Formats: sequence, structure tokens, C-alpha cells
Amino acid sequence: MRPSSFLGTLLLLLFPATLAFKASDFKTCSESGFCRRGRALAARAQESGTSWNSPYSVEPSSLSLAPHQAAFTADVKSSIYPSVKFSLDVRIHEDGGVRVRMDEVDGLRKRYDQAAQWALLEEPSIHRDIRWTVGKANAKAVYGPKKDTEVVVNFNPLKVTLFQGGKEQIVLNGRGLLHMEHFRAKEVSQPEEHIEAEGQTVLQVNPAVWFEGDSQDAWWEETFSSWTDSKPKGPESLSLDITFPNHAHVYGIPQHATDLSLPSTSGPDARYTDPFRLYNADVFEYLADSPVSLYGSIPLMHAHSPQSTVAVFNALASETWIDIAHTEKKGVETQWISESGILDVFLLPGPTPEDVFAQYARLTGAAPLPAHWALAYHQCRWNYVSSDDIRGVQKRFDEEDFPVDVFWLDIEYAEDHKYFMWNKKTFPDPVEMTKDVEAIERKMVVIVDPHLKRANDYPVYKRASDLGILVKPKSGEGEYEGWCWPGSSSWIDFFHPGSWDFWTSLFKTKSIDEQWSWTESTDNVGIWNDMNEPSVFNGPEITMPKDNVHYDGWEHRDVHNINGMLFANHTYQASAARTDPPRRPFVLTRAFYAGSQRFGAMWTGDNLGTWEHMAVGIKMVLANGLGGMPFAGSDVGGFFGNPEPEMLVRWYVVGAFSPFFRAHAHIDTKRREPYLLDEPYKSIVRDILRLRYSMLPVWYTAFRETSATGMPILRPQYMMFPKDVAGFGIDDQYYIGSSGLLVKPVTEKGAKEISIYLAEDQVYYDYFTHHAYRGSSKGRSITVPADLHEIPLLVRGGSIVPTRERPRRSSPLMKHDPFTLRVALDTTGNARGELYLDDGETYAHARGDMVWRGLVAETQGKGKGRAVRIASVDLAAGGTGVGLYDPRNEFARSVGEVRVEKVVVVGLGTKPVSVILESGRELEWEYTPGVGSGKEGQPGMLVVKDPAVGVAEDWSIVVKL
Ligand code: NBV
Repeated sequence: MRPSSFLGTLLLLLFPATLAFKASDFKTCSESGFCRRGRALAARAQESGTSWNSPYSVEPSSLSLAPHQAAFTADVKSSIYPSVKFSLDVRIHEDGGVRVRMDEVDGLRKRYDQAAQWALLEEPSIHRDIRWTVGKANAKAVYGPKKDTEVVVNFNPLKVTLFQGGKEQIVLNGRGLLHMEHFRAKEVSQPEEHIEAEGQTVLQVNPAVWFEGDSQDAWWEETFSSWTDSKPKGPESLSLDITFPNHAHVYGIPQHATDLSLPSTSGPDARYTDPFRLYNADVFEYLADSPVSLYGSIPLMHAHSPQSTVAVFNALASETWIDIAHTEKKGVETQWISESGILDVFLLPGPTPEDVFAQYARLTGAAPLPAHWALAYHQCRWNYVSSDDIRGVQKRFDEEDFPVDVFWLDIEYAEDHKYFMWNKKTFPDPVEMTKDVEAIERKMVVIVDPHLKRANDYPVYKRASDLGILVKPKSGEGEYEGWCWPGSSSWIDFFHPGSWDFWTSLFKTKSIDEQWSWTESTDNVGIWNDMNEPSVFNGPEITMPKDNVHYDGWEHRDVHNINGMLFANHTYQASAARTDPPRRPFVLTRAFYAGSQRFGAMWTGDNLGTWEHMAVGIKMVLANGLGGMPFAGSDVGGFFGNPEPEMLVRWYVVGAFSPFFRAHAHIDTKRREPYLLDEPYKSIVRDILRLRYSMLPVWYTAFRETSATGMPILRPQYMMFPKDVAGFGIDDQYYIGSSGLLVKPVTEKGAKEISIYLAEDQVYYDYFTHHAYRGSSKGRSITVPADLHEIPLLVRGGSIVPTRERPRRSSPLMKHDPFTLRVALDTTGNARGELYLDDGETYAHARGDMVWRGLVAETQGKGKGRAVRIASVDLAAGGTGVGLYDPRNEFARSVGEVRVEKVVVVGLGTKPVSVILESGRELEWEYTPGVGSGKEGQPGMLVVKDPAVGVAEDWSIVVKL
């Protein structure tokens, strides 16, 4: 590592340890007091077997139903602490989701209860027609279109079960591991005490010991390495068991470098000895197969079986550990152990994967439609060292004919790592440099980290300090000081409402009210938020001390996992507020939480340039999609190391088939811009970049769908074929949106061919050669060529794929380019697809300024005389869901001249008699007959040359056979 500034070098000398941290710098469960306690509780329960009973019960007489709503509250008691009171609140939402909340009442302190508020889009509405039936032993509600969803809250012990069709789907506290450690005073509640009885000293064991154990393990203070956590509130952890009795696979809880179908962490088949951990962390050189926590946390878990998909969103923001056990008879058992916070669990009843995504999107929001350019290729490195460096790199891209949309600046642009402040020695003309990039309709993204150099000549720090909006140390007074890139640093407390307008004001490119603002920037610049876990070089586990104090007195431990989301959230709002009307901002964040999808893209952090990291990056991006955050990617090439050309080429394919596509590299690596490659690698990468650009219509259309439905962009096998058990564990091939494209990037050295699993009796065509493969309803693996210049990319029969095939230097230059349609007929001679277009940068689409076409191919009639009718219909006319729509809207008019220049119909077994536009005109065409078995081989193919139909118009082409 070689930070270029003097201070950076000094930092290396002062804190060498921080620069070589390894997984061992992070706690294992056995080094985390509350995790130890949680696991010990599970062990005691296991030892006790069937005699174990949860001490928590509902007081039936206290149950109070909300009038005209499917909600109730009730008192809960724990038999081991009869004087401690808890309240339970259960609600059924309008869409059938269930929310279960429990908090301590009148305790010594208040538990943190705002995690859901930050994650949720808005408070969900409670169902008005469902009624709870309250009996002596339980409360029940039956609902759903088929009346086969049922929620049962058992009173003693407290247990919540969601049933579907009479089968248990999700069970809370079925194993009796629910434990909300109540607040207590340090002096009382000794686990065992000696008391005087009839003149004798006897040992009396606290009745809580069977449940809580006989030691006050790390209740009041905890040390790790050289740090001491003062724990002023004492024990307040929360354990909850969540079981999916009829499911064999669980997915989600990003971010971990592991398989998509999450492996066991306890029980006989445990892959890992530690539970999965959610505690946003900057993990140096993270392992490619591990349950350790990484930069982001989404406490959402899906459970899947051929019969149903359900999910649980456990809205906690403190450090959380999740044990998973796949059992033979009891489905998947999980235990969630969190350091603080109330119990606030959302049960998503599914029953299909699509339903679960919609239910989660209704809670936390779907990813908004990004700026179109953000889906193109991004070129980054730590660091492009000067304005002229940027200009030079751009020149080489153009000379060598590589498309690129975005150039990035890492931390070395900033004088002394004071973000926003240009180092004028190296970047003397930042606005001119940015405009030189923007001249080719490209963009710049500039990094803004959350640590502020504590220097009074740094206006950002000075103002934040004056406003009193910096995070405080454990005393609750003054400013917390830690070490990061600029040396001594402080951090803005984004929980503090006083920070919000301040942050927005910084991004204004015209100065207002004489306050400092970023006038040396442009309104188009995207922002990169790194290090927002937050990363603190000299802090425990490279982050903030947990006893730091945020707004309203909450400890950092309570809000840790939300912290990074707030930084990106306010950067996103601030970027949008630069112009009036606002334009779609671009923010990339490293740390994230549930809801972060509303504020931009994420990447998988500092991966290594190894084949293992390339492979696990795909799984991590898939998992993020399941976690509701689809705009994701990993550093192409690997952050650390110097990938050999073969690896770099394969990595470009991984990137080109990720929603977010950026090459990035560590400061110590050799330059590796694609034009530096030798042949044949250089040409192969050029082709890969051009392929991505040609497919931008597919990606943008997929993002439209995601923004409306919450469905992931990258769809794993189980989502596409939810009944095919053989696909549930597959996480190295995936479909792109609803396009019908199936890709399996090569992540192995020296591969010449690769096997792809096809779950259905359907034809799949090679995207490039059109070679037809046939799947089987029993599932079948096919082998496809995968030499270095070949990409295992198939088109599912039944799809129409719109592309733009003219190579351009940047994506906005493609705005008026014509389209090619690949019509991949299915076994019945039909196909369909979609194309969505808008101006790609404003919010005019929300007023109906868009083109949204349905593309359909239908075989009509039988035998001789039959015809294939290929048509484009207006999907927006059926309701855009976003406002008034006029087919002749401004955007549609702006692309009025844009035409379809080619239609390729793949899988046409018979030579056409004629090809005409329905309006009458004869079209030029060419037919190539198929070769092969009929089922597999080279299929018959028709190319319709330049039908010259408008992309924004209704048209149909009739192919008479
Ligand atoms: O800002 C420097 C790097 C950045 O390039 C990388 O992408 C981030 O994940 N940053 C981390 C800080 C230092 C990493 C060793």
C-alpha cells in the first residue's frame, strides 16, 4: 500500500498494524460476549431436550385488539423474572405480511427501537378486514385469497407460527431460544449468592440460572485485543429462534462470501464453526469462503421449498450473529443473536419468490431506476493521479476504440484527504477536466469518504464542528477522534437532523449564503461513498467504539449497521438537490443496510485478484439481489494483485454480466486499463465491452422491472424454476431480468468448455452462434464451448432480446441508434420480450415520458399456410403505474426517428414464402435452413433486413410459411 501523500506515509509508519489486518482482527462468536451467551443458551436448550420450555408467555387477560384492524397488543412475562414487563404487538399488514414486535416496558432504560424506521419506506398499513380470534391458549387469524394463510400466536409459551395450506412456514420461538435480556442494575441479580438461613450460610441459586447460565459473562465490560467496551447499559442482547420447518434451503442475509444457498453453521453438517455475522466491517483481504461479516448487512432471509417461498426481515441494527442448521426432520433451524434493540420481525408469507420480493419491496422500497449511463462501463483505479492522467486515459480509450462512460477519482485527488478539496498541484483545473470528460457525454465519479480531517482550515470539518453534529465519544461530550486516511479524524453523525441540510449545502455547485460549497464540481458528478461502515484504522475491529454516542444519546452499538446507509442516503439526496428539477443521482456505497437499495449501487469491496474471489463475487451479487439491493457488482480484475491476462478477460465477462460494471485496482497494482492488454486479450475485452453496450437496452429494461416489482436483476435458478429441487443450490449461472438470457461466466483457469443446467424441456440458443440446445423437464446439463473468446450465454426459447449493435464511445451517443431484435422461438413457435426507454437522466418518466414496448412473436395457424406474426405493442398504454401517459409524449417524439434495423428470427424450421409488414410493404429477408437433429444443432434462421419500423410505434411483421 502506498498512499501518495506525506501524511498517508506517516500514517503507515505510525499504524503499521492497521495495514495488514486479517480476519483475526475481527471477533469470533466466542470472543463476543453476547454471542457466547446466545450460543450457550441454545446449548442448554439442546441438553435439556424436550424438558426445555421457553419462560416467555403472553398474559391472555391483557390482550387488547385494535378496533377495526388486524392488530393486537398484549403483556408478556418471563417466568424467570416475574417483575419484568414486556409488551407484544402483532399486526397483519394489508398485503398479508405479519409484524411481530416486543419491547421491555418501564425498564431501567429504553431499548433502541428505530431500526425499522430507517429501513422502511413508510409505516405499512394494517389490514382492516382480517379479525383475530382470541381463545384461552392462543390468538389466530386466517386470511389470504384462498383463506389458507394462518397466523397463530400461542400464549404459553409464547410462540408465533405462520401456516400456509395447513403447513408450518415460519415459527418464532418454537425452540424456546427467545430471550430479551432486560436492563438491570449492576449490583443486583447475581447468578448465585450466599444467604444466611437458620444460622448457616447456604448457596442459593438464582432461579434464572437454568435459562441465563451461571455467570455474568461479559455483562458489564468486554475487552477485545487492546480495546475495552465500557457497556454502560449492561446486558441487553436479544436471542430469537426462527425455524422454517418445511424448507430445505435458506438464502439472503448479505453480505457474506459464501454460497447462495446458505450452508449450516451448527449441527453435524456445519461448514463453518462460527455463525454468520452481520456487523458492517472493513475486512482487509477477506476470505473467499467464510461467514465473517463484511461491509454491509441486510437481515433478510428467504426460505424456499418446491411448495413455497417465505422470508423473514429481522429489523435489527446492532451486531447480529445467525446460526443455521439444516436438519433432516425439522427443516432449517436458525437462531439470531443481536447485541441490542427491540424485537421487530416481519414475516413475509410469499408463497412464490415473486411474492416475497414484492412484499419486501413494499416494506423497504425497490431500487429506483438509475441514470442510464450508470449501467455502462466504469473505469476506476486508486488512483488516476492528475487531471492530465484522466485526460490521457480517456484519450487512450478513444484511440483504441474501447467504449467507456465513467472515469473515477479515488482519495488521492483530495488535498491531505480532505474530501471535496482538490489537490491543486495535481488537479489544477478540476472543472475543466470534468468538462473534458463530459464533452463526450461521459461522467466522472469522485470519492467522498465519511471521515473528516480535524483541521480548522478544512471548511467541512470546521462547520460540522461548529454545528455540533459530529459523533461523540463515550463521555457524550465533545468530538470522537479516530484515525483514518487524513490522520486525526471525526465523523459526521448523520442521525443528527442538523447534519442533513448542511450535507446538502456542500454539494451545491454554486455557492449560497456564503457557506462553503463544492463550486469546483459539476452537477453531473457521481459520488462514491467508501469507508462508511465506518472504517476507523485505530478502532476496535477497524470501526468505531460501540460506546460512542450518536444523536439522542443512542450508542454506536445500537445503530452501527445503519450508519453507512445514512451516509449514502444523504449523499444521494444532496446530489439530487444540486439541480432543480432534480436529476437521477449516482451514489456507490460500500456499507449498506436494508433499504440502501433506495440510494444507489453497492460493490463487494476489496476483493482479491484470484479465481476464487471472481467466483464468490457472482454469488455475493446474487445474494444482494435477493436482499433487495440489485444494483451491485464487484471490482473487475480484483482490487488486490495483478491478474494475468486470462483472468482479466474472464473477469470482464463477470463484470459485463453484473448490474454494476466497474474495473478497479489497488494503488500498488500495475496499470491494467484494457487498452494495455496484448492481443488477443485486448480485442476480446473490446468485444466484451461492446457486448455490454449493445445489451444496455436489456439491462435498462430489467432495471425498470426491478424498480416496479423489487425482483432481482440477476435471477438465480431457484427463482426461475421454484419447483426444480436440482436447481436450488445452483449459484454460478443466472438469468438477466425477464430477458430470457442465461449466462454462466467462466471462473476457472484454462477452461475450454463449461456445463450449463437446463431445468425445462425447452430450446436454448447460443447467443452468438445460435446453436440450439434442448433441455429436459427432468433437468439436463449441457456442455457449451467456453474458450477464452467465448461467452457461455444462452437465449431461452420464447424470448425476444432487443439490442443496439453500433459501437460507440459512450452510451449517451447511442440514444438515436437503431435496434436489432433477436427473436428466439420456443418449441411452440412463440416468443415475447420487452423494451423500456426514457431520457435516462431525469424524472420525466414519472410523468409518463417513456417508451415501453411489448414485443411478441406468435405462430398462427397450422401446417402449410401458417404464419409467424411479430409485433410491437404499447405496454405503457395499459398503465405505467407512474402517472398520465400519452403515446406521443415528449420522449417518444424525441426517438420518433429511431427504427428497428434488423430482426433475427432463430428457430424457424421452414423457409418463408413472404415477409411483409402488416401495413402492406414487402420486406427484404434471408433464410438459412437449419442443420442438425431438429432438436439440437444449427436452427433455421430468418434475418429480416431493415424493416425500418419505428421503435416507439405499433407495427407487425407477418412471416408467411
Ligand atoms: O480509497 C482507497 C480504497 C478504495 O480504492 C477501495 O475501493 C475501497 O474499498 N479504500 C477501500 C481504502 C483503502 C483500502 C486498502
